[in-house]
Parts: sequence; structure tokens; C-alpha cells
Amino acid sequence: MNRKILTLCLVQKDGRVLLGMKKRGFGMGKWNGFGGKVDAGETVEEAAKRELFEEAGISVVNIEKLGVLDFSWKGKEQDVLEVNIFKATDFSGQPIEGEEMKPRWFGINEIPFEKMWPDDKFWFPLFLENKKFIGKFIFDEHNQVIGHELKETN
Ligand code: 6OG
Repeated sequence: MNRKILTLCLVQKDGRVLLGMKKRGFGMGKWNGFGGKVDAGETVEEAAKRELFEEAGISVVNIEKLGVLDFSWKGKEQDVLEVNIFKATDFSGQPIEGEEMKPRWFGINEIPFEKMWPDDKFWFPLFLENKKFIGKFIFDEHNQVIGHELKETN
């Protein structure tokens, strides 16, 4: 098995969630949280904070890990993306657009699921309520979800 560890960090504050429009690379054209690969010598949490700063221009002191999801694609099940999902509720600085992401606040009732990865609509309700979860999603070649498991943990 080939497992790649990734981070995904979202800020939820004052009834809104900060998402970024991915401007290039994997997931281009989709709204998502901020994140990426873990560098050598870094913890997953350190990577999540660094990526949030690099992609949205904001700094956080505390983040909480809420979810771990395994993503794989039909016919390539041995390649797994393990995405570690964090929430920040406070930050310093102002979100700014960078080379990779265009940040924007969304009210929690106007999350643009139709322009996000299709797994998001499954786990977002848990995330918004600070529930912890683990799960796995399998996609087809069109990036549609063809199978999933999701459970709340404590
Ligand atoms: P770079 O490889 O560009 O980081 N990511 C996903 N996020 C969601 N919501 N659903 C998925 O389903 C995802 N696959 C990857 C992890 C990629 C960023 O995209 C996230 C990283 O934050 C397939 O460095």
C-alpha cells in the first residue's frame, strides 16, 4: 500500500467557514479547506498550520484534529490519500489570495457543495458540529463517490 499523508484545515468562526478556491493543481476549480503534504521533520499538525499560512495568509495557534479520511480511486485501491482534517476557531491576520488559493467566507448554510469534492457533503455536518470522525471514500474516474464508510468517533 502507498499512503500519502495530507492535511486539510478549515476555519469556522462567527457562523462562517473559510474556504479557498483552488487555482491550480489537484482539485483545481473546487472550493476546499487549506492544506497539502507533510514535510520531512514536521508533525501533521505543524504541516496543517504551515499550509494554512502559506495558502490563506493567516496564523493559528490552536487547531483541533476532527477527522481522518482515506481516499482512493477504483482500480488503484493500493494508493491511498490520508487526509487529516483540522478546525481552527481563531486566527490572526487577514485571509489573502495567493498563488494557489482564493479565500472566501461562506455562511454555514451556504456551503457550495456542488463546487466541492463530493465527499465533503457527507462529513461537513459532523465537522460543523465539532464531532470527530473517521472514514473512507472510493471514487470513480470521474471523481464521483462510488462507495464510502463514515463513522463518528470520540
Ligand atoms: P496538494 O496536493 O495540492 O493538496 N484533498 C481533498 N479534500 C477533500 N475535501 N476531498 C478530497 O477527496 C481530497 N483529496 C485531497 C488535501 C491537496 C489538498 O486537497 C485535499 C489537501 O488539502 C478526494 O498539496
